[in-house]
Amino acid sequence: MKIAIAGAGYVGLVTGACLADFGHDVVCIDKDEGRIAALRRGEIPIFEPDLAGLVATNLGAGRLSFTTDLAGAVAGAEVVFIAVGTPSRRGDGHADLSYVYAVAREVALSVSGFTVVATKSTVPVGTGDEVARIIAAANPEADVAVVSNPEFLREGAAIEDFKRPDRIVVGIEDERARVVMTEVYRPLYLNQAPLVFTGRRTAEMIKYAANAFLAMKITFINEMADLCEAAGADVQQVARGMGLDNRIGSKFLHAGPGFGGSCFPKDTQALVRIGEDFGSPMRLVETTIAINEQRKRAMARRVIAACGGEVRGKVIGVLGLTFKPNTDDMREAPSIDIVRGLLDKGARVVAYDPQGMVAARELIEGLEFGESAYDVAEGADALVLVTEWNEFRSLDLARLKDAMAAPVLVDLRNVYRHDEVARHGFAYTSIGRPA
Ligand code: UPG
Repeated sequence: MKIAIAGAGYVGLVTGACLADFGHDVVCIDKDEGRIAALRRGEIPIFEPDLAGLVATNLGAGRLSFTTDLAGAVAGAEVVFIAVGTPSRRGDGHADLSYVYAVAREVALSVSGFTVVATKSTVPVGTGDEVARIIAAANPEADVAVVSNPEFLREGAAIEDFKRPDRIVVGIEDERARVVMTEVYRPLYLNQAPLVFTGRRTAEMIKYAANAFLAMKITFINEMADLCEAAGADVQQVARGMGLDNRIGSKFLHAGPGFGGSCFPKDTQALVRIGEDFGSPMRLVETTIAINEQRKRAMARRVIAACGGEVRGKVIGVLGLTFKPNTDDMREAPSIDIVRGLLDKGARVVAYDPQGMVAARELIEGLEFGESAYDVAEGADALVLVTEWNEFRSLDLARLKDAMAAPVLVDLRNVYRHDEVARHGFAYTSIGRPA
């Protein structure tokens, strides 16, 4: 099939590379000429495991190409995916749909023959209706079916998630689109991934419902962790005991410093706004957002407490800055609030992250950087593990302790066990586990 993808950002690139790998003929479009030129050379603007290799293979095979010419790419396509950004609109937390609508207008003027326009961007309920209206208004002759096809990729595992999805959700209002979208995803369908067809508004709702539920699940276990600490219980065992119940499931029950990233914070905010718009408040989600915000700041206080209540003039080493491992993404990362909280109280903060330091330099004024975990431990009064990168999972604790001014380890991801760390003479604080 001939497929055009508007937006060569995170979702667009992963979708394009994977669909090309299925054997489709894919062209990715972006307005950014520098980005397109780099992509043609096989240079990937984001860090995502295996993406560079997949792009190179499919570029080489001639199944994947990049262009700034939207009209040309759309004219030959049977399916056009819209995968442009929907950032939080400044001030009100609504998703900013201006890029989506601008692309819809341009697409309308370039389609030829029956074309499916599928929105991959996360968009509020009713956006598909608006896209259809915009296309019809811009070009009454256009024969287009607008489809909602939300994306459930996780950063750091995007290729795996695309190729082995739990489900594919497609919201349609025109039966002709069912045939076309089934063909797009045929390779996955053969792999038994359920293809769930719904109405368009329902598909848009599923995306927000799934993300908000996961954010709530994390926030629930985070609050449980605080209660476990106070009551002398172990949150990891509570999570395991709960998670073995199939109705609950074991995933997304890892207590930590709070959720971050480009999706959960933005999508939970947007869902609250959608609820307000329809006069149907999303109170659990509202509370989830508030608890998560407070939690990120509380993590800085936890570090200060571990340092005896005072960090002025002390050196705090931070391990991991990105919102999760295997990404260079710093958006809404808990590390931002934690580091700022420590700097505000007069600490010197030195951090190391395998991929996030370039972005962090721009975001956090006053933060210093080291070249490895052992480098930031040098002379530190405490080490704080914020992001659970694999390289922090089996650190040489004796070497760390020798390098540090005081052996204090605050493990916000429960990577270590109390007994092993205590054996090395560390004062150890983790999340929701008794000493
Ligand atoms: N997190 C926890 N505990 C857990 C699981 C996750 O604290 O048990 C945190 C994690 O550290 C991160 C955040 O939750 O800060 C989000 O993690 P994750 O969901 O793995 O990352 P994303 O790449 O943001 O993916 C989410 C959805 C995915 C969706 C995407 C964009 O998981 O399905 O496509 O957001 O909407």
